[in-house]
Amino acid sequence: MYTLLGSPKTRAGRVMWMLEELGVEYTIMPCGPHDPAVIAVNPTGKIPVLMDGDLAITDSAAILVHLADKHQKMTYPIGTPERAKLMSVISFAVDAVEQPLWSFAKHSFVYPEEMRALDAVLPGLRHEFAKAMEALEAMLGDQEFIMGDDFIVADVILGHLGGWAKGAGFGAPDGKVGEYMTRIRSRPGWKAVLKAREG
Ligand SMILES: N[C@@H](CCC(=O)N[C@@H](CS)C(=O)NCC(=O)O)C(=O)O
Repeated sequence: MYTLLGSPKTRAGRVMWMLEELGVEYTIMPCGPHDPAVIAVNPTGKIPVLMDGDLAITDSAAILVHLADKHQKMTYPIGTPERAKLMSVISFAVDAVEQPLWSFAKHSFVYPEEMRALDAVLPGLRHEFAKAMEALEAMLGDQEFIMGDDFIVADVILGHLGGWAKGAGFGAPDGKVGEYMTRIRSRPGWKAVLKAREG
């Protein structure tokens, strides 16, 4: 049994999506960042944290990879070229795609007001995000999912980021990336996250 610490409105949403895709049992403890229950298991106070029994796993990409490995679904065997490529795609997602969005959030509401400089950083963040979308389009090509025919762990992270970008006003990606986002975000697993967000 897994316990997910964090609201589905945060990066915990991508962990919930993964748990839904795997069809495993889990409960959600909908706490915010720096909640005492979070600090007890993650010194940074950040969410999500996944409790796998007594094991506390932090950082959403690491959580998703752990789940994929443990259930041997939505991933590739360690040491294979496909696995190496998968890890590159995950790094690309959390580095090139997520960072401009996270910086936007930090300068919008995360940092104390006196540290925010949104007007100064926004053009750079939009530029970085646009470049990441161009790279994503090239990586995707005509494939159904980011690595080909199979929906895998990296698709969950990218699908979550597509929604984040839209919500943050970075625009819904168009063309093949837009179609890809629509395709993956219409899966029942993501729909379950959207429903949980309403509750
Ligand atoms: N690399 C971490 C980032 C986690 C993170 O920054 N979570 C946000 C909520 S989505 C948070 O806890 N923010 C509070 C803070 O930065 O202090 C992950 O992917 O889980």
